[in-house]
Amino acid sequence: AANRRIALIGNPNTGKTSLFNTLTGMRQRVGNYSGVTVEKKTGTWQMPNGESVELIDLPGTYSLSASSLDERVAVDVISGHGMGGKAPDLVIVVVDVENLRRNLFLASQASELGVPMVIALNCWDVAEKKGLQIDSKLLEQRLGVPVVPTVAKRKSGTDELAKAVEKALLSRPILVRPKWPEPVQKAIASLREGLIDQHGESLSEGELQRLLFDRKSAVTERLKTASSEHAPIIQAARDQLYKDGFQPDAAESTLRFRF
Ligand code: GDP
Ligand code: K
Ligand code: MG
Repeated sequence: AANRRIALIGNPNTGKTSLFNTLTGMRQRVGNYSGVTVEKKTGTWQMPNGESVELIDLPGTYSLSASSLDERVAVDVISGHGMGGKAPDLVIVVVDVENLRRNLFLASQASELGVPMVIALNCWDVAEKKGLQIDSKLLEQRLGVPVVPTVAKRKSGTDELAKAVEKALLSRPILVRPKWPEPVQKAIASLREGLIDQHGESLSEGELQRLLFDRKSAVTERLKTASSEHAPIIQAARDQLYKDGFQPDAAESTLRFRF
């Protein structure tokens, strides 16, 4: 059977590569994503239970709004269009403990793509040094996914992380999601009706959100190639959202940060 696949995502400079190196050791491969110059790093992670999983070190991104090639690759991989048409079994979001709010924005976006998640609360040493009081257990309860303090550059917390991941591969926890205001729900519903029901596109809730909120999303680009009939459906949903009082390009960050 093919190995299960786990992707590391996170803002730039949060410790993803340090964690990747710690978990995979020398068992690494470097290449490129097809058609683009973004570096693709994969490796084999030997879990404590003996299972070998494929670990992917994704490029650092602040959001999944797909304004850069790195973000586009991240969205594609997480939503299962990037590597062999299969979404990862789980993502580990590497979060910098000093920038929780900004880092959790990305985690929140990723959860909408339906992928199970574990959060590595990295740079825990910095929190301790600076006396930051962060209740990781309470955070875990509020977010609904495991939260594990780590110090990636000192290999600390990685056993706990591995155990949390082993469990999460079975229980498949999804980060808690916002309840969107009525106009957003309506716009998403019209996209679903137009693209999925009428055109048979296979899109997740999170991909519909990317279409609604990002004019140049990875999903938009992909659909454009599939059919010229998709663009007017997307435009109509965005126009409707605007008429209902939400600027489509700004709505997501306002609403998600509030959440
Ligand atoms: P990436 O950009 O997310 O891949 O992050 P890197 O793994 O390249 O790490 C960025 C910087 O943070 C490097 O200088 C690391 O040594 C440092 N770093 C990584 N993990 C930790 C950690 O847990 N604690 C501290 N203090 N520094 C870390
Ligand atoms: K850092
Ligand atoms: Mg890196």
